[in-house]
Amino acid sequence: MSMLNFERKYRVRGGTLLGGDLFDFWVGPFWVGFFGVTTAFFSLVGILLIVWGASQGGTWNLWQISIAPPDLKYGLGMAPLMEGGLWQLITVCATGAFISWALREVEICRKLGIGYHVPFAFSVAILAYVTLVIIRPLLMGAWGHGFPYGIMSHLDWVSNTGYQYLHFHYNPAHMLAVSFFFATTFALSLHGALILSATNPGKGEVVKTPEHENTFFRDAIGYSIGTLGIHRLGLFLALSAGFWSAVCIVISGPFWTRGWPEWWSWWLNLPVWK
Ligand code: 07D
Ligand code: 07D
Ligand code: U10
Repeated sequence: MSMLNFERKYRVRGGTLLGGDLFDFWVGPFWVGFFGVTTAFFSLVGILLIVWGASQGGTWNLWQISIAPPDLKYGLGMAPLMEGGLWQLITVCATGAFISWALREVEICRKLGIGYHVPFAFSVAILAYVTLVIIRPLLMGAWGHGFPYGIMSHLDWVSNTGYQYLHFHYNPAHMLAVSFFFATTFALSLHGALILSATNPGKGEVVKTPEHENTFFRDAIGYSIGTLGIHRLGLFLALSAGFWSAVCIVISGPFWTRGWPEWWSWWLNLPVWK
């Protein structure tokens, strides 16, 4: 079925969670839906707040624009607009926009009758963000622990926060997250390469089948995970990377306040060495 025919077949009413038929229509290629409207609303307000904040910040240099979270002295209260209150409002807008986008994905999945894998995966990214700017600051008692909204300033936050724990590479959950990120790119490179090698042959050659793909890995490493399996593995690796990232930052501060190298002293304190 060609794409144009398919669109005619599936562009029908239904599948919405909220709003019924009200926003059940398309604008160009985009399906709108109730959560499309809330995404548009939160994104627009959030972007306008950033632009307004930038106009008060003394620079239009895109790399230097930064909206800082409140000082720690404001704790978990509302801060004055120009002293972090703006950051708090932008955080509400960003969280609202991300969650709306995930719910819009859910509605599109329902419309198409496909699984919820994509919104589930995006939810893990949202979890990592919410951990950084809501869960961890709540656990530490101040919104000031969130990261600033700026291209360079958020890098400074990552570096400073890392060195606060002396050597962030010694954080065991950071190790897991980093390894999962590396494994994800490794798996995708193998998968992309294998698919292209079989299905995009040179001139005059025939397209090969999954049997060839399976056989390549059986010959090379003695086992093939299979055509469905590699996608399950890819999703598992990528989601684990995001999940362990959220864990590595939420334990830094709320559950471990000293340097991460010191955490490993549990090993020397095992009763076996006594
Ligand atoms: C390719 C999909 C497209 C998305 C893009 C990002 C904006 C921001 C906002 C001017 C892979 C669009 C960017 C809308 C403009 C303003 C106010 C995704 C793709 C192209 N970071 N980070 C970047 C965000 C955090 C870190 C780049 C966002 C944490 C490091 C971009 C968030 C920590 C480095 C960016 C976020 C952290 C970056 C490229 C949210 C730990 C880099 C991103 C909402 C996770 C790299 C100058 C990219 C860089 C980079 C965006 C959070 C660390 C500006 C939106 C606090 C170490 N981050 N980041 O390609 O070059 O992502 O920075 O959580 O080295 Mg970051
Ligand atoms: C948070 C992004 C969510 C995005 C969303 C969507 C828009 C729309 C629109 C384009 C989580 C946004 C969408 C805005 C855009 C359009 C149209 C993703 C998020 C919802 N580290 N480290 C990590 C490595 C060091 C430190 C994670 C490596 C140093 C701290 C990952 C190295 C020190 C934190 C990671 C390294 C240090 C991290 C990041 C190497 C600094 C975190 C990925 C090789 C001196 C952060 C949850 C992530 C974290 C984090 C990797 C080094 C500190 C595992 C490979 C030693 C403080 N580091 N790190 O989380 O876990 O993505 O955040 O040296 O907070 Mg690290
Ligand atoms: C995969 C795959 C596969 C494929 C694939 C892909 C994975 C097996 C079959 C997909 C992969 C690719 C295409 C590769 C490239 C992708 C990446 C590298 C990932 C990164 C992607 C990007 C950087 C692109 C990001 C682009 C985005 C997010 C689009 C931006 C969209 C918009 C700006 C519009 C958003 C739409 C919304 C909000 C909903 C609908 C809204 C509108 C149309 C706007 C109009 C609004 C309204 C009508 C509502 C009114 C608004 C109101 C009331 C608010 C008003 C508020 C006021 C304050 C006034 O595995 O195969 O192949 O392809």
